[in-house]
Amino acid sequence: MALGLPVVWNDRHRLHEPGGEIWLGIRTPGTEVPTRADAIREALAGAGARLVDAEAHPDEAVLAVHSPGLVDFLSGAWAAWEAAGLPDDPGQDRVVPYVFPLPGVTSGRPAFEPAATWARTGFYAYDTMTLVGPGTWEAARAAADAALTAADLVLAGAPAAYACCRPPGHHVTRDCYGGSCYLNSAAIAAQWLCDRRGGPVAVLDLDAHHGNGTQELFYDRPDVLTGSVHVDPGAGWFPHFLGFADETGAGAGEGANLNLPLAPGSGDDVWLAAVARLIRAVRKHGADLLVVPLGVDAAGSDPQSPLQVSKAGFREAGRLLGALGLPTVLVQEGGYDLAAIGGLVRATLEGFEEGIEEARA
Ligand code: SP5
Ligand code: ZN
Repeated sequence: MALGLPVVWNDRHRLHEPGGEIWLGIRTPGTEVPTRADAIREALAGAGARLVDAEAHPDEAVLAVHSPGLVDFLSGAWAAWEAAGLPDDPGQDRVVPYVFPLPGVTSGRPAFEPAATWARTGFYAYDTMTLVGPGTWEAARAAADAALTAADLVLAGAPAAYACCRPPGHHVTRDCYGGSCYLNSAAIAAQWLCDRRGGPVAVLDLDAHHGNGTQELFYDRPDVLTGSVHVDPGAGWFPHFLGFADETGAGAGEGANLNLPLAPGSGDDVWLAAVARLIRAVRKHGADLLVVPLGVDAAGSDPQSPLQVSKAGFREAGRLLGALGLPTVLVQEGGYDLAAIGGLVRATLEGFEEGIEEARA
């Protein structure tokens, strides 16, 4: 049977060509490449999915989640880099960070944006691997539009919609970007849903890496439940500093963040039990809308994570989520095995539709 849920697509993702990653000071090939989204599109089109073009949404939707400083920096970073002559001298064709204003540098006093173009990046970027090129901003902004378009489809009555977002977004906080992400499209969609429905929203992150940006954005919010199943950062995995089980929310948001870190090597049984636990938390929280940052890098074949989830595991996770019966926006995050990524997303979405049918029966 053809995939019924709408697939929101955005051609402008191709404008972001990461051009590599600075890994331990060495420029290595980029992993978050344009062919990822093209592979997903091909697999979903092959499953008979209806493709919907992303529609432009106002900047206010982005600014409801991210600081004006981050948006201003990212939207002008490439132009400033070029104007400073940095592509010629020293010959760096991507915006990269250099110094970082860590809290210990200023004894906790707030840092300020430095004067030098080459120093400004470190005020916003928290890793060296997330490079900005000529089309990065336009692509990231268009990915946010794709997630917002999917949210609109759900607000208009679709049981679910999938946004083929690229670049991904779940590592971006209010002020800082990293982890191959520039704007947190899933969080932007969640906030958009909150603003229009008023009701509690749940964000369940299946990407193999902890959704640290989304966690931080909603950490003190009781109305947005954030949950994430991911490889244990305590075992040495990105984002390293966040994603531990004792991060449960703060203030009024205490109890509205759930991290389920898994040991490297975890497979379907352990991962699906964690997904089921996240779903129980959504039921308990009482959210009436769901956003799923859907990375498929937990797959056994993925080069960027040590989790060992199978395609059948992703299908089952989709089924469990669909059976929740909540209007759902699925947003693409990671997934780096180019040969597998399309089939993994397709299996998850097919499982999701099976789950919807079960919930109705
Ligand atoms: C959206 C998403 O899945 N972001 C994950 C980014 C994690 N990157 C961590 C990179 C760790 C080092 N990998 C070595 C690659 C050498 N090119
Ligand atoms: Zn990931």
